[in-house]
Amino acid sequence: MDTRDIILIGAPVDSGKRRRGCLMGPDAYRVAGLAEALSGLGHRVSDLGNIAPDLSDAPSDPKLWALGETVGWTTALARVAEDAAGRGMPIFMGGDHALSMGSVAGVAVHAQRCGKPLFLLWLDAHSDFHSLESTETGNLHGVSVAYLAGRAGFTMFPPMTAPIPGQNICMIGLRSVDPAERAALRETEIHLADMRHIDEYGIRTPLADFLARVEAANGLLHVSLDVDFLDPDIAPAVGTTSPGGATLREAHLAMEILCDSGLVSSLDLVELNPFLDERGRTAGVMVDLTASLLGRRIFDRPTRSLA
Ligand code: EXY
Ligand code: MN
Ligand code: MN
Ligand code: MN
Repeated sequence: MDTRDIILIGAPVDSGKRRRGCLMGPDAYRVAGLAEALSGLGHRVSDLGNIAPDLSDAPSDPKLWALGETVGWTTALARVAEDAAGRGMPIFMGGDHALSMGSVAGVAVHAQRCGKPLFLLWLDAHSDFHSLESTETGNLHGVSVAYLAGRAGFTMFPPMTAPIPGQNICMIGLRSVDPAERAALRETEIHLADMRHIDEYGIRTPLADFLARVEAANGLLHVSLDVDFLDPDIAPAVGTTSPGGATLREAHLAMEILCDSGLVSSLDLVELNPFLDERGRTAGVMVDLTASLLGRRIFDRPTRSLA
């Protein structure tokens, strides 16, 4: 694995849902040794600390607090992401999945500047594809992909200047998709691999197909890893658990295949709620998965026969 300039960015976004706790996520990753795990693999690691939302245009109405704060996060994180993507590999330590409206938007502007298409891999139990009209909970961590794909109605948010085409988005791990999301997804070319697909074809097949498209397009790839992609038995510290998630080995295999592809240019680690964790177990799993994405192996590939 080539040495990467990894830029850790704390994005303690907690306005994407009602249950609080993701604001402690960035420090949980620091305590769990994310920087040390990656520098131990030979990478150059810097930590920008925690970003603050840009609330200069936030509505004063307290009923719009969550919307205003999330818009402020989107504005601030897009700026930071665009800059960081030009200097190395940004890793956004969340914070809930609303942060991706800023991180991915900023990376998309960087990709546009480079004249490369941006591809998005969404590892999640949920499609996060509600519009602001269709969401039933009003939780903004459930609308992120809709915003990034350029769905209408996000008038309060910064305009998504480089919307990601559906065929450049792949979702793996789906098992909790609302009817309105299913209807909207049917109108797109987003590649959908639910857990039934993984059960039948393994995680390698949909991932390899998608990576072949990224490679053929000479694209950049942003990976957005939601804790609830994983089975709650191995990653309980998330507010929106959904049974029947990816096993630890399926998740590590996905990270190792992504690493081998050499195509990943940025990463979100989202939805960790340390308040729900058991002695940092989930934070540790996410750090280990990130190490697999950045080159940690049992043996160097290809595995020599050990006979
Ligand atoms: N679809 C449900 C909603 O809109 O509230 C659940 C969304 C969960 C989103 C988490 C981040 O993955
Ligand atoms: Mn999500
Ligand atoms: Mn989710
Ligand atoms: Mn979640």
